[in-house]
Amino acid sequence: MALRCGLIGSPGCGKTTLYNAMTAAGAPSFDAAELHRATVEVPDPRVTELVRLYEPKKVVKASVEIADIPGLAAGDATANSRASRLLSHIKEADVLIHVVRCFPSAGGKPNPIHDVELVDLELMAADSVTLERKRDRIVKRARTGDKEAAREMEDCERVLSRLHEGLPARRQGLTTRERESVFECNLMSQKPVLYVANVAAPDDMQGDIVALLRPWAEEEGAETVPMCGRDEADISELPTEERAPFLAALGLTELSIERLIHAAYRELGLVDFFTAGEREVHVWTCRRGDKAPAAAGKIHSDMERGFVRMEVIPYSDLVALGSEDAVAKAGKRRIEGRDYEVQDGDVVFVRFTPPRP
Ligand SMILES: Nc1nc2c(ncn2[C@@H]2O[C@H](COP(=O)(O)OP(=O)(O)O)[C@@H](O)[C@H]2O)c(=O)[nH]1
Ligand SMILES: [Mg+2]
Repeated sequence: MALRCGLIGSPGCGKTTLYNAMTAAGAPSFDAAELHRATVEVPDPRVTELVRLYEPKKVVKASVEIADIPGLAAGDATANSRASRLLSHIKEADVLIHVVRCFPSAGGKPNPIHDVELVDLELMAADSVTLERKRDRIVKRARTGDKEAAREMEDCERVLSRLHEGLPARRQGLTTRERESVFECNLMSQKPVLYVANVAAPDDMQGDIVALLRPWAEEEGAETVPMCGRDEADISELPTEERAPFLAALGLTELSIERLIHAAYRELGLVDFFTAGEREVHVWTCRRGDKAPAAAGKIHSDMERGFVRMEVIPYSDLVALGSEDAVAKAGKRRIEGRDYEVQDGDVVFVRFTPPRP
């Protein structure tokens, strides 16, 4: 299933503009109330190269779903049904892309940390409600000697009190046990976040506003990706072959969607690997550290069950040598077993015993 990215941020920070740049969907940026959603292919120059080598009949790239979740107004988390619908979209996301206004606007001088904290307050208010509900559900059991319930209750209380101190769950350094206790709550302030510092001009990417946001994001181990959202949205409206000089003016070779997705992959610990042949070039996604059988299982469950071995060509060797045969001759086609951890860019061939009919 496609990785689900949710764009969040204070009203007017540039979410819809960025959404347009990423999806070329042309959602009107003034329509602040609507949720937009699109699935887009992840651009990957390695796929282009594999297609050149194999000339396959079919190509399946990685895709991500991008949801533009309209700005939450202060107090939304506890208010009405529209707000709760918006929050449910945040709950569905695998990773939140928090767009932060780093350009001056009618809303005044940029104040990135303040803006981010306001959005976090809304997430935390909603999380508090969720945790309180869970607490109310288990309190009876906890008081009548159910040890498990008592433990969960304690954990929920602790997470809750830190939320009340203004610490989003992702910044609380949760213990494994606390994580387990709040797992079913799917807390929004616990989701991995990637920050987009939305600046007015390329020079501002290294400017003092971004320099405020970056260390703040680092405190929670998150990346900050500086970007000129509006310029990129404009460029995304051009035919692909006319984009290069405008991208170059921003110091880029590609629209930022690729950069963003890669940052999201790092945040979530994901890697892409490939199967390639004349029939099909296919991009697959697994978790960093997944062993060969688990990765094979992304392709087909039979491949995991009947896993025998994985033959691996690193993408860089394949491209450097120009063909599978050349790689084999150079002795660079590796045979890996069940303990092999699949690496980003591996081109794999899974040998497996098919199930008996
Ligand atoms: N200067 C500047 N303005 C931007 C940028 N991105 C968005 N804007 C403007 O900010 C306003 C709000 O943008 P929009 O994408 O609708 O924000 P949203 O409310 O977060 O969806 C619009 O007038 C945009 O043209 C940017 O990178 N630089
Ligand atoms: Mg919008």
